[in-house]
Amino acid sequence: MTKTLTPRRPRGVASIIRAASFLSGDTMRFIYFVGTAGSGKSSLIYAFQEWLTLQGLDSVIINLDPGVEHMPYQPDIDIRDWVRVDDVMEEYGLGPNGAQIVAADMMAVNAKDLAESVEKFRTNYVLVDTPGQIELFAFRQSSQVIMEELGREDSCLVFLADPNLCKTPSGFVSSIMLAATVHFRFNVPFFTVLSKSDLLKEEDLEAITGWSDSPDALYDALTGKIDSRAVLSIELFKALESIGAYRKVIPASATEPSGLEDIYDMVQESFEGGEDLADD
Ligand SMILES: Nc1nc2c(ncn2[C@@H]2O[C@H](COP(=O)(O)OP(=O)(O)O)[C@@H](O)[C@H]2O)c(=O)[nH]1
Ligand SMILES: [Mg+2]
Repeated sequence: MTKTLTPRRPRGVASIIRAASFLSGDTMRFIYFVGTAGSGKSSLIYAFQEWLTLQGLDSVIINLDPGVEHMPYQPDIDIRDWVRVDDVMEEYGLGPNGAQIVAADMMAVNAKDLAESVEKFRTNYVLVDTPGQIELFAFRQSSQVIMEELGREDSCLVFLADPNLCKTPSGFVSSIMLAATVHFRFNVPFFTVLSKSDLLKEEDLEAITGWSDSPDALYDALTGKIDSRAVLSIELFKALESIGAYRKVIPASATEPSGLEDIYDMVQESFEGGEDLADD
């Protein structure tokens, strides 16, 4: 199941042109996109790469989903070159759920090869697409091994909050809790993106960004209706606020596209302590 590897596909012309913008001595930054199944990780990565390219910034994409069948982009590095869920099902006689877990764990074995493949690229940003199901990335040890191998100190995490879940105050709190759990697991700079924001009605988008901008607004929304769930939400919200997990969400859409510059600014700020596009 394991093998040593060179990237399966040669890089395209566009990618080579993008690489021209890479300055020797620059650090590679790893941006992990994490979120529940269907939250829009792969689509946002693709839109973000397109946006980076328009700014003259080079990037490569790593696919870390061993079970994915369709992706909107062509990954530069693909975990499926080492581990595939289909192969694991066949080889170990497992069903799809068991095979996904085994495949996720097997990724750790290939972490060194993966890192060597990445080192062959001279690039500014490495966009890391994670498995569809968030638990396979957030709660398995292999993702820690991979992040360590690629370079934890140059990594940040973009958490995609599902717009449907965020529409109600208690759903918003649930989403922040999930984000906080993922942050707690990885302990690297962390941002929350409200993905597929084009699907939200204007008033829903305003309400959600209002809750994320102001704890008072969220508190008011939660106290509007007092039942046992609201009381629990308020207590959880207070805890999230006091540990610093409560923070601004960035609305973004891969289809519009929108919010990509905001994501870049946040990421850049965490890496550099400031924005660099303003200097161009
Ligand atoms: N309207 C809208 N749909 C989106 C957006 N991003 C992704 N989708 C759709 O949501 C579904 C899941 O997206 P995908 O990127 O595969 O999610 P992933 O499982 O988190 O990688 C697909 O049908 C996408 O076309 C977006 O920004 N707006
Ligand atoms: Mg995906």
